[in-house]
Amino acid sequence: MTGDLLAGLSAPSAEALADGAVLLRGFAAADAPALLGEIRQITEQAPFRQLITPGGFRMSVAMTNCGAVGWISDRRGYHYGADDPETGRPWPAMPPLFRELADRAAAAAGFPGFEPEACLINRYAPGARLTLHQDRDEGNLSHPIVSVSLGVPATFLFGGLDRKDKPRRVRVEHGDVAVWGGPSRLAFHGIDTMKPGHHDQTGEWRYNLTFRKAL
Ligand code: MD3
Ligand code: FE
Repeated sequence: MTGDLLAGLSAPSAEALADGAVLLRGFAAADAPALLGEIRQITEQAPFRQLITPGGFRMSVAMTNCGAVGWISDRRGYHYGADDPETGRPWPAMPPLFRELADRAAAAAGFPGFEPEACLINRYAPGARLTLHQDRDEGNLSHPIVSVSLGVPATFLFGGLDRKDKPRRVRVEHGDVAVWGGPSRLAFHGIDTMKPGHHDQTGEWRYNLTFRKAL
């Protein structure tokens, strides 16, 4: 019951992708309808928008945030901030269900006491993609990132610590949760171009929640 899944036997659905990276298939499936309801409420306050990269490109993935701070890209760079630049208001609070799920998943992967301040919410339409990148804008890289996939399936690209390392392709589906910590925290990763699909709970979209200890 210690959540020591890398040792092996306590949860058959836990798949070690790499040192510190654990895929928990279906971990959030039962919570998905409630998570999607929370996303709907969050986006009434902080709508999805396609951010501009520092290089001047519009991202194909639409994003918003909840929590004490949110991740933002603009012409000046990437950063975390307390206010939604679109509305000037604080990001919506992180729902208790989000916090509890993130902490449960992190603990199941061997990272107890995960208390993220930020949740980036990504929405993928057919054709959207996220090119290989590292998540390194967080103040404390000793904590993992927890990601929750909802809706239409996608292909994770999971590379190494060097951009040139050939990424593994891992299919992720509705309800899958991944935890990226330890030596995998700075691995290059992305999402391959989304194929058209349909999911009963999300229609044509894929959603991803990434929980981050940002401060
Ligand atoms: C591997 N999101 O928002 S989550 C992102 O599905 C992001 O929306 C993708 O990458 C998505 O930054 C992928 C999977 C993921 C997240 C963080 C990682 C993989 C990771 C951090 C280190 C290594
Ligand atoms: Fe990322």
